[in-house]
Amino acid sequence: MTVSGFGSFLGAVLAVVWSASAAAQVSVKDAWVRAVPGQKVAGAYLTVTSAAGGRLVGVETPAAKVAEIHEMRHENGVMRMRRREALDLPAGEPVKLAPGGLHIMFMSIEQPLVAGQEVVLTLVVEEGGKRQTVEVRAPVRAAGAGGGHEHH
Ligand SMILES: [Cu+2]
Repeated sequence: MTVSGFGSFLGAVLAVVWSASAAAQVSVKDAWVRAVPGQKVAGAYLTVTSAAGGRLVGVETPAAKVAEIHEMRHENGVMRMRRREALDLPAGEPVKLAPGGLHIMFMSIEQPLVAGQEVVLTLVVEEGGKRQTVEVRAPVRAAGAGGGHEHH
């Protein structure tokens, strides 16, 4: 490892420590949006972890007029989608939003989403009575990647 390489390695380590001490209690990974061409709706997926425990109470995005937390589940043998007001985030436990289960639903999309573009998502998380927002960048992938999500 060169001296400059080691320097940037140290920088990366320090950045992680810094953000951990600066109230970054919520971490998000594997965010992506599943775009269906010609549709005004799209599903967004990610894995969110609250270190202290909390609740996901809202999602905002410039990519759609409305973004809701949804859940897909079998009811009497039929897959149904329900809106959830909030999602519990047990302390330190990753909560996975994935096709076929929990997801974020974009609705009333005005500008069609195109695979390869990036969408900004703002998660509103409540921890200990305080609200904080976490901004995430999610790449758009074409439909067909990972499970069906047919919408009414
Ligand atoms: Cu949905």
